[in-house]
Amino acid sequence: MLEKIVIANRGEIALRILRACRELGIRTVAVHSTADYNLKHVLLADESVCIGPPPSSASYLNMPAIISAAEVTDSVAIHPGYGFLSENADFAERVEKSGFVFVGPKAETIRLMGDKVSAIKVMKEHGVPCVPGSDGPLGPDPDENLRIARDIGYPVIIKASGGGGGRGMRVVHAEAALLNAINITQTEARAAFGNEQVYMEKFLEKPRHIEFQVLADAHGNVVHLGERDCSMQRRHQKVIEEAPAPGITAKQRRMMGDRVVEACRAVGYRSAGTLEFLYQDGEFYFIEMNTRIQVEHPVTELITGIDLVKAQLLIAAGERLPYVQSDIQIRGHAIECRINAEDAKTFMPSPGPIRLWHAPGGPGVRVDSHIYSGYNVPPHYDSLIGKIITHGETRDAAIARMRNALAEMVIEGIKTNVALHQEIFNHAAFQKGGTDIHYLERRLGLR
Ligand code: MV4
Repeated sequence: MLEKIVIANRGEIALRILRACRELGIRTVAVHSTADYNLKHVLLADESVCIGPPPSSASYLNMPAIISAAEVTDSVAIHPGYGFLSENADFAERVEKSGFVFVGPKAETIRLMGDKVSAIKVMKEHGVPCVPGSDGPLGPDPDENLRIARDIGYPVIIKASGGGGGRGMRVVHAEAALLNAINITQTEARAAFGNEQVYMEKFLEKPRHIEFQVLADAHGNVVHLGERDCSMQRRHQKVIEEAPAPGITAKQRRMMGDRVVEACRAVGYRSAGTLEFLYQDGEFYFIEMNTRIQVEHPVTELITGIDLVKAQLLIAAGERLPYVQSDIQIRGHAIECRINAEDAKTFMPSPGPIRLWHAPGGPGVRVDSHIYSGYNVPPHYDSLIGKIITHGETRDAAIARMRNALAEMVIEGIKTNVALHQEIFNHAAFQKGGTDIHYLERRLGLR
């Protein structure tokens, strides 16, 4: 087993990784900025190393400082969590070249999936359904690009190959706007990603965001753990996630699952990964792959009973998956609410001191949070302060448990989005399930 690892992250995911390490007998090194001395996982870790001042660029994104921390503590591996350096292929490469294990896929796989054009190409080649589109990057010939769009049919969407997660995209509703939109997206992509390559897809107007979780070991064994529905979002920030996705049948899951597993095997995928799809009119369309553990991984853990972070660590240690696909059963339904330190109406961040915190509890209630009474939420980072995840035999049971959990939790001192969650749980459309990616923004516009 890995003897000692560096947790190269902060907040709830750093604590989640620390807990997994403790269960596996792995010693932990917390690396943190000067703003984060009092983070719960820093206080609990076997060792801690300060890696820089509060701005992420000088601390959690500081590759030499993180690798040096691994060196001075005699660690053997680095877990990047999500965000920060988790999908940075150059970091993964430098970690491995320095003699440490990167808890994640190979650097070349991260690079392949980070380039959306190459990710789509390889998925399509291995039988994963993709959005009708340009089949590769757009070239310089305007007439050719007009022809591609006409063949696809308007509206189309222009996306930067170096983008993803909602960055670097532009919807085009009519031919007159196409060439200008391509130019602008290219210019923005060059500035933002250092890569001006763009591609075109049919723009789907009312899709749901459904993603498949995979786990792969270093020996070619791959399983999928079913799907999550992450359609409840605002400005590309997910608000509520659930698993399984409402209305997806066991047969659809099996068919899509087989395809994602086969594609991951073909590319030599390793570790936990997520394939994102748009789902509309009964069809799945692959859009991108995330090569990290995701914020919403707990809903999958609750319906499968598999600890994804422990699995990542065991895979990084070279172990084989201890199960095959037929061992994986989906049981019940799980829902996650992301709790943010922000105003529930204006969405403005609300850092500051937590005067009082009472976590919810009871059967089927899980709390992944690093906050404690007296903790100060620093202003320098993402406003996620925790996640409430509930599980029940049915979706309605998971909803009932979440309503209880939201009602009994107490966070005093800062503003949170708990009231927004309570509002959404009162919506008939949410209770029914299967709302599209634009639902929340539409409803917020109306209230
Ligand atoms: C799309 C789309 C419609 N049609 N692609 C946004 C985030 C990035 N992962 C891909 N995104 C989209 N791609 C086609 N061909 C609509 C979106 C989209 C979206 C997707 C998932 C979750 C939230 C979203 C919000 C706005 C737009």
